[in-house]
Amino acid sequence: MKQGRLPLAVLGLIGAAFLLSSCEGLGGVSPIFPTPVSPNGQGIYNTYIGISIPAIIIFVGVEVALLWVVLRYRRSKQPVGYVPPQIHDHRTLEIAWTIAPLIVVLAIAGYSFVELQKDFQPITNEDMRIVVSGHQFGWDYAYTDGFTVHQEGTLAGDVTPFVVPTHKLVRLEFQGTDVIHSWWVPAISGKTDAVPGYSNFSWLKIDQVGTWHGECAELCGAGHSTMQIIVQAMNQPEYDQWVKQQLAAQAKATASPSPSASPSP
Ligand SMILES: [Cu+2]
Repeated sequence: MKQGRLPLAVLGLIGAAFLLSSCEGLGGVSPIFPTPVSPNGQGIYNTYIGISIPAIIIFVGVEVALLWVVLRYRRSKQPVGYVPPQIHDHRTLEIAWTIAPLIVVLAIAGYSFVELQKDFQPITNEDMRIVVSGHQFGWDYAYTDGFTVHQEGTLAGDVTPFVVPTHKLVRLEFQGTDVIHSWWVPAISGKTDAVPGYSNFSWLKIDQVGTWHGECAELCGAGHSTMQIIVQAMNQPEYDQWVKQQLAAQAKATASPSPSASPSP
């Protein structure tokens, strides 16, 4: 590659990354930067950008410096038998290149842990509470109103949406009924494990009407790939209407005799 084309190739790669960030991948999950709709999703997004931008600057800086040294000091440009200056036991230099990456890594760790603490603390000021259970292969959402939404896994189409009202702080309590699953809707919150025998927590607060996609993020068996997640946020009047429908459907199901309840011949 000619020297002049190199910065062009780097610019092209950066451009491609930003183009990719604006398109939606399979199942609506953005491959790079999902557009956040819940404050914890926004916090994760900010952390992601806050770490990625300096990381990209450091990466490009290191690569440009490396290429400059390789091209500027290549053997064909030097006199025959040339040996570059040999640096050994340079204490200041060695301390500097040990401390500098340590500062970068500690800064990333500190920044991430502060965000994790904010997103996964069990909250107590919630407006409503929903118990999310993961099973092989799907999710159940138990509402305090007394009904449960079954989001059975499938690849044949969209799964039943998990519905929440807009502008409400919803506490999510996670359980696993068989193996470990992980509830992950990138626009809403980070991956939250649903572990058998262990209570895990997250929350969401969505201020706009819409539908967001996610998937199980913990390999949990043969049907793992079917464990899609769809979260739908509705305005309060539509949500209240939806709750009435769920309660009516449940009452109807309980009223009609189930096959197991009928007497055996
Ligand atoms: Cu899974």
